[in-house]
Amino acid sequence: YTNLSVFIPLSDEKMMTHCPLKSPILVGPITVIFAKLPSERGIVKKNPFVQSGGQYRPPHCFAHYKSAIIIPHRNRELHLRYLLYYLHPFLQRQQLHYRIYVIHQAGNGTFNRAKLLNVGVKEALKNEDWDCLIMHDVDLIPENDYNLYICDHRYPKHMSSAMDKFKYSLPYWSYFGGVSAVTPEQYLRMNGFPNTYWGWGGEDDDMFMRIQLAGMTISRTPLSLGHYKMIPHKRDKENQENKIRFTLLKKTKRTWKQDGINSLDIQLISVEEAQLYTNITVDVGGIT
Ligand code: UDH
Repeated sequence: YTNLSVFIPLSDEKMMTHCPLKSPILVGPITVIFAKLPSERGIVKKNPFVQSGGQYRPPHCFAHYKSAIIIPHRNRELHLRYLLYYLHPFLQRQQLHYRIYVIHQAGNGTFNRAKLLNVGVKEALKNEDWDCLIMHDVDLIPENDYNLYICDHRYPKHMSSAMDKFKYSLPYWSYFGGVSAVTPEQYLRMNGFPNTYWGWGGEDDDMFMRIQLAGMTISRTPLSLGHYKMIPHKRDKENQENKIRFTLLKKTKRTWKQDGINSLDIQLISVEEAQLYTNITVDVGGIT
């Protein structure tokens, strides 16, 4: 009877091994088109293994990496639909454990992208000990799944290095906008992101500056893999150009240690698990 355990079947989980280091189901370049808006039901149906809150773990192997995707959002429902349609299968082909968070700014005040990202990081880390935090604009669709949604443990990583709107090259050398990935350690080291950039522009350059001020540099997805297609749109009404951004950037050296994750002041309104993402609604206040 001592061998009895041999006959007891192990649970699936116990028999599971790690996923291969390189996913065997990547396809490389992807054709992205914005011809017909997919329905939410259709996306749910195509992604049967995505769990409530937009979370996924590979069902047949243990993922090597856990990434939180954080999307700042207001009034871009159609963009969000396209992004979810392309991004869920993309991340599953990379065999990641992931969850998508949409950080929704409440009210009609001036938009504050970086502050929403700070909220996203804080809330995501309450759920799970993520290896990687990916900041993702809602209107950028990745076009190559060799562009892995994982962090570079040496430095913060800029991922949207070749956007169609910039003719698949960088607009300028220090560009850090669009899609980027930081580990929780890198994020804390740079005191997160600034809370003081209201409206369009400057906050991504501030992120680049604080990375350097914190003694790091950036790494970058090679331009051949960092292809993104932007969903064409006009500037949003409540996201006017931030005219004082250059003045703010001149002060970053003096302000970054006081303005960031350590000074985040917001009112959390709700955290809801939708089928395809976790929806966090927040009152970020206004220009002070
Ligand atoms: N965002 C929203 N709602 C807003 C404003 C911004 O969700 O009202 C988010 C969204 O994730 C977006 C990101 O913030 O992808 C960045 O904002 P943006 O798309 O306005 O910035 P971008 O530089 O475009 O991509 C600027 C407008 C370009 C107009 C060009 C017309 N030819």
